[in-house]
Amino acid sequence: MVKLGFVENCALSYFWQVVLVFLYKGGDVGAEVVVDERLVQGTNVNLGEALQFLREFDIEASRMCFSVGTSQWTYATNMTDFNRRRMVEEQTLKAKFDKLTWNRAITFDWTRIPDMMVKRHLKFLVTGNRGSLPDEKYNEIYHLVSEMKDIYIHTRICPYDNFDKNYCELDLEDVTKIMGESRNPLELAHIWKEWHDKTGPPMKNKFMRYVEIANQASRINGFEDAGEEMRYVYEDSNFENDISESFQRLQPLYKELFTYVRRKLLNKYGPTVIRPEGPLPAHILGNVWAQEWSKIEDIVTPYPSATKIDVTEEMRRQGFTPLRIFQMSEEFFTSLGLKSMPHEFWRHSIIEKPVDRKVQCTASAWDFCNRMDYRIKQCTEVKMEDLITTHHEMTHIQYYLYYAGQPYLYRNGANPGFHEGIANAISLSVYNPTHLHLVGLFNNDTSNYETNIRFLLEMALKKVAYAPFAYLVDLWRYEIFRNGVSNMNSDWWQLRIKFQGIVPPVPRSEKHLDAAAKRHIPADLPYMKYYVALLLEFQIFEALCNAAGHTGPLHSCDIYRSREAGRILSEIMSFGKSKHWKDIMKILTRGKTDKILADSMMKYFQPLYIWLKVQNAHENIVGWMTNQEDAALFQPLVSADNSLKSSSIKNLYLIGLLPILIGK
Ligand code: X8Z
Ligand code: ZN
Repeated sequence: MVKLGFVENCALSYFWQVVLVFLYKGGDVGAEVVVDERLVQGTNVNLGEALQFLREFDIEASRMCFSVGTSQWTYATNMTDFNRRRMVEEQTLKAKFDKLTWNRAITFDWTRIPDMMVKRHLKFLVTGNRGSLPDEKYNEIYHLVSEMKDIYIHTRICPYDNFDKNYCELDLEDVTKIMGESRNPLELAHIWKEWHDKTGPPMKNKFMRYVEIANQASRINGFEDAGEEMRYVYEDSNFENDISESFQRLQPLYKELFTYVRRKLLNKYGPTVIRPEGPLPAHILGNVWAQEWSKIEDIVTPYPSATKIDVTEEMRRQGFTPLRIFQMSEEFFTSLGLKSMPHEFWRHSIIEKPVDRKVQCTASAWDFCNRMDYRIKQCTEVKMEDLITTHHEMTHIQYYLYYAGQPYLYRNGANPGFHEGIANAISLSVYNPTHLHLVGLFNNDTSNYETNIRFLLEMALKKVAYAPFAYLVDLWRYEIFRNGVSNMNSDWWQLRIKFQGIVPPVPRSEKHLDAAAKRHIPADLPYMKYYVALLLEFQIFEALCNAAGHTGPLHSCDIYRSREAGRILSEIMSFGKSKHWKDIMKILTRGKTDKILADSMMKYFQPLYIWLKVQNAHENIVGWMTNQEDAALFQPLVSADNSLKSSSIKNLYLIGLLPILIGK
């Protein structure tokens, strides 16, 4: 996870003091705004004034980032009401600052300013935020998102078979655990239904209003709708097309995996839960959103007796500590010729769970935007998963360190997928039989066929299974912004069935808003970046492996100690966002391509793909056949007279879900 930090309440330069006072009085900067072609812009083409504005912006934005970041850090590492209030105050100040910045930036006609950097900076400032809205609506959408996030965070559900009817206190952490561990399909369906029923419906009206205002903001900015503005950050008119092509390329692999997993689930749960050639119900894949399937590895693993690559026991045997994990991770980077962690990092990072206060334990890497202070927050335990996570988080810190010399607006990933893409590429090099063997943690034969297939299947449950979900979340959002809010839920399930082959375990209707069961929807956080990051992860990994002179299957590549891989990595990280990401792709791939492609991911999984085809050779259908009953699951179940539709009832009896649906 990456955390581009923000806050302390510092003195503001004169310009910003004046505009802040102005804003608090409810004033308007009163820019002369004309809409030329598409994007909104003003008339000022004075380069000197634009440079002056951007210089001041750079200083203030960095300070704002420092003060918001500090307040967020303070809350995340000591979750008191007082710290939360301070953080909210700082975030509100930041929202006001963003609006002021927009007001000032649109006074310039960035399209006619004869300096590429100034042009690009101004373009970044006038798009991708909702500063164009009048104050009232700007505040309204800000509050709508806060309220939706609050509903999500505070959702609590009732357990299955609860004897105490008053005990309905399960939170998302409990839900995640049950969905991963329970093998009772009735319990899983109950938990799935509870979570989806208690998140979506209470926020549906707010979400519809949010869609309306977000579209208004984007239209003022000159876009067709908010979806087009979301895609605009990729600065690529072919983006949708290229991404769709990459997805087509992955689909045969996904379908093979899907078919293999369905067979195993059919063996476990039987035909009352799984239809042999049909889509899979969302509740039995080990994850609330069926977005990745690693928790059902025990059900699907092909060679249970083959060695599993898990070095946790060995780490404990060798007396590892959280500090040693961090030192080992730092040594990975220095072996590539990259930077050591700075003094401040070691001083302020939290690498173990504090015992004296409540903390948010999700691992994250922080940039405090003052070119000095970088930290990781991680409740590290001595286990393999945390060894990998530490390398992942430390890659974010490396990225921060390398682009530190760039101006504020370029201190970011080359596109929204780059930070996660690079961090996960490093993880591929670490979570890897070759590397773990080399560092003395995995002492078995690394070339054993069954061990490698088992490893690749485990990776596929995480990565291949994730691809369609990562792709469709924002396809859905784009559709809603484009076509409006009627049939939002059946649109969601149509995408789920089309791309993932997943259906809801119980009937759904338009009173539900099942997409909102995923945090990024209420929290207004883009999701396509995770799909982009997934492809980049493998593309970057392959490029670094080529640089390191790796031969043999891609999944066994380790770039440890390769100065050449380190050189390329440092080069691409140093640019931050100052170059178009396509130029960075060219540098990375030594001129071979500037596109985000699925080829490297396909190459990584090639041995597994061949193996899966053999496993599925006797299947009639590779993929899924949908029928009317699948579609009926997300058409309104309750007719006008409030009675259940009879065809659906028969089905529900069959799979034992009617008691769950009608509340037992
Ligand atoms: O949202 C996240 C991180 C923050 S960057 C917790 N992730 C996506 C998800 O949970 O769906 C990381 C993986 C994908
Ligand atoms: Zn990350």
